[in-house]
Amino acid sequence: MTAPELRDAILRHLTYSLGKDAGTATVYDWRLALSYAVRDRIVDPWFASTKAAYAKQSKRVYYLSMEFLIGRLLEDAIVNIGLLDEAGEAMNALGQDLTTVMLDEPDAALGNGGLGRLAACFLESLSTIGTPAYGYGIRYEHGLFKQSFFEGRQQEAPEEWLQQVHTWEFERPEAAFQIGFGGSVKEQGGRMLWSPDEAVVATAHDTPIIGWRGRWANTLRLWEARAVHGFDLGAFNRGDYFGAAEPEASARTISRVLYPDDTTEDGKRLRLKQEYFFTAASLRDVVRRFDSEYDDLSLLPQKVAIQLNDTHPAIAGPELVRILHDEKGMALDTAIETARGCLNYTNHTLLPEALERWSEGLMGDLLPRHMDLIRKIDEVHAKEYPARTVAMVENGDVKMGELAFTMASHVNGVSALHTELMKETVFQELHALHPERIVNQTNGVTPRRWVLSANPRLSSLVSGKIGMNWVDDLEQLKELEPLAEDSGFRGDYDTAKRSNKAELSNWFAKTHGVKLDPEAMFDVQIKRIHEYKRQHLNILEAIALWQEIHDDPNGDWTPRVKIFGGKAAPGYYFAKEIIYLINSVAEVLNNDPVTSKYLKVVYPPNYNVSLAEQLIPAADLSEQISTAGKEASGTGNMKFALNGALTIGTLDGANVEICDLVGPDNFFLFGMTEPQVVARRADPEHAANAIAADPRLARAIEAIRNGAFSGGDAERFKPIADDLSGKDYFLVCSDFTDYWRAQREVDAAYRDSDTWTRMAVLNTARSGWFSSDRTIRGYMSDVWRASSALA
Ligand code: RUG
Repeated sequence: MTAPELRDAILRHLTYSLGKDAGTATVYDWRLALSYAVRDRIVDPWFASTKAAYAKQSKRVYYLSMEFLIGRLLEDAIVNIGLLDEAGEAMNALGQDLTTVMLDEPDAALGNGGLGRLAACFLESLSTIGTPAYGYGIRYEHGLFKQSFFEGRQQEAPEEWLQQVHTWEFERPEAAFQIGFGGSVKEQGGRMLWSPDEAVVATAHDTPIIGWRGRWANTLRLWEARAVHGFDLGAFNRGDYFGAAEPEASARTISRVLYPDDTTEDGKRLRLKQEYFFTAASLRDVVRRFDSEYDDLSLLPQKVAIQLNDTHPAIAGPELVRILHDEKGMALDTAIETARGCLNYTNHTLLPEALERWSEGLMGDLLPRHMDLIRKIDEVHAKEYPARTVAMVENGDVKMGELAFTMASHVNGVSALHTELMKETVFQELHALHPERIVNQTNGVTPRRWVLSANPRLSSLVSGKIGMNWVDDLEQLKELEPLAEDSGFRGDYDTAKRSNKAELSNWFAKTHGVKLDPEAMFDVQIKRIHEYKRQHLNILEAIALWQEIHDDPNGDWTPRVKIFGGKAAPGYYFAKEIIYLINSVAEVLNNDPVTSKYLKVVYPPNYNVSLAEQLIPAADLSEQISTAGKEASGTGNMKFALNGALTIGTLDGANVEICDLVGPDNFFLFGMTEPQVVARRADPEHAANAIAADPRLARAIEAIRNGAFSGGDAERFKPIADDLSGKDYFLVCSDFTDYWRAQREVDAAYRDSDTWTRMAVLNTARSGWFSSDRTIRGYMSDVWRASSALA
């Protein structure tokens, strides 16, 4: 498509789809018109992909996830179909600026963090590779809450992404399933019959996901909950207007909000309803599609691979058994085997509080037949493995991890370390019984969004040297390695980084009224706020550094801006206290006439995918400082390394693999290893001893305690100071001294700009393995046994 053709298409949509005149159209109108014009270019490859998958009788991959953190879609689509230049020209011809129009799109924030963003990267890679696949999830009316700060404290407001027209989806009222809850189970003619006493309708909304070079498009199908009988006319006629709308309001609750928590399960009935709602609708869709092509259910595992993203869809095990056994009449043992042949489970955390459990009472009340089947599946497993000591149902709880494991062909962790720890800890016994089941699939990120689009300066520099094929095969970045020794290339690389930093500084000045010196090191920690991620270790180091600069204001300090970003779950008290502390420290440090030229702390609110796309290309230093053994993988760490930020990090999650690949000389490693963490925690005095051994640490904690960041109010941050010097479960104090040491190495390295850039180039050159294309290929060969449908 040429630029003039695209321009005409945009104008046509502006006029005939939106009913707007070019003279009065707003940026919003232009965005919608452009989106429709681009979407038109996606529909044909989308249809062609669906037809090809049917024609080839391909095995399909179904990715079931409670979260898809997709962010903006317009730029992704334009880039993947190769229309970026044409779109720029066309918008220019229409008197509009493409970037402004693209930035008008709200983020689709249907996820909390890493798990949801991983699902979005996977969808893009599946389409790029040409694997016939569907993403299945919930079309939340309100995505992740909007974060703002009031006097330093986090405030939450509902997110309203659907108040604007969402141009990318197609509603499919015909693709609807009735999903039941509650009721009872009776035997009828030798079969168990579940009669729910409550039902809602799941209706589908489809978004095409186009792959790189526009060769293949898959579908993201999100379910919305509606009432079976939307409006109670009888109630209305009786004058009960609220009662008349009640069935619809009550049904819609299920797809109303994303649970704003990515580690602790909130145990609410609604959450279990959400899980069953989208899992059941998705499985019915899968079976319907299978039935339309085949009439032999034993073929199911050959044609269907279902990936459970965490335990959230783990009810898929009993649900598929119910469909096969109760509805299709398959023998129970065969139904269990067949379901297991289709299902696989990804574990994303070892944190005990994040491993889902549902009380037998709640499960039995909401899903009585599933509760029966869970007991049956457990019995079958126990019979097969009489020495087994772990049960699926224990102390009145259904353990969803055990259920997911038992009903899966493969169980995977998301980094090498995490997978090994899974074998040794949470799934130790199940792993011993099924030693072939656990496999590792280290996470990855899509290079289209996280390098090509997010960092156009670096991308064109790289493409100018090695051509464009690195976008298809990210490991080709290795060809840049020799250029680390080329001073001309280093200069250009450095210029690109500096320009990204200048752009970010301008953005900060415009939107937050803060001036950041682009010459200063941009030291970035962006992720959910959680004690194990240790944002408080980072801010403690800032406090100690501030104190030290005060001691020697004429010292040779390396100017630094610490940038934080991230949301805390609204009910997570301590995480919110950490946010409050960071903002309070920022207030003092940024207004300190002696130190602020060397050290600033900024915390832009409402961190989301789009903000990450701005921050990562401008970062010099990537903070990956979790307590070893706690971060399953991380994916931000990969995005930073690819974009040439150096990592300061512990040996945790995928940091281990990043450090291996980029080389320890190009990585600032510090802190205890996982076994050292376990040993250290056994000493009840670990925090007190660490504080006693490091006066710098003692002084920083004392400043928090005595009110230096709370106008003298010693009570305000007492819980944090007490935790650090008391329990300190995440061993902030025990790792502080080594963190400080590593940070001073960072300072020294940053002062030698040329050497720093050399290290950064090597990070980019050696991080190509972290493409989600590689991860998806791993799942295809080791887990799904699926292949690309592209020739
Ligand atoms: O915390 C993990 C990250 O380490 C990981 O990179 C990401 C994707 O695998 O998943 C995150 N996660 C874990 N999100 N939710 C959970 C809780 O189950």
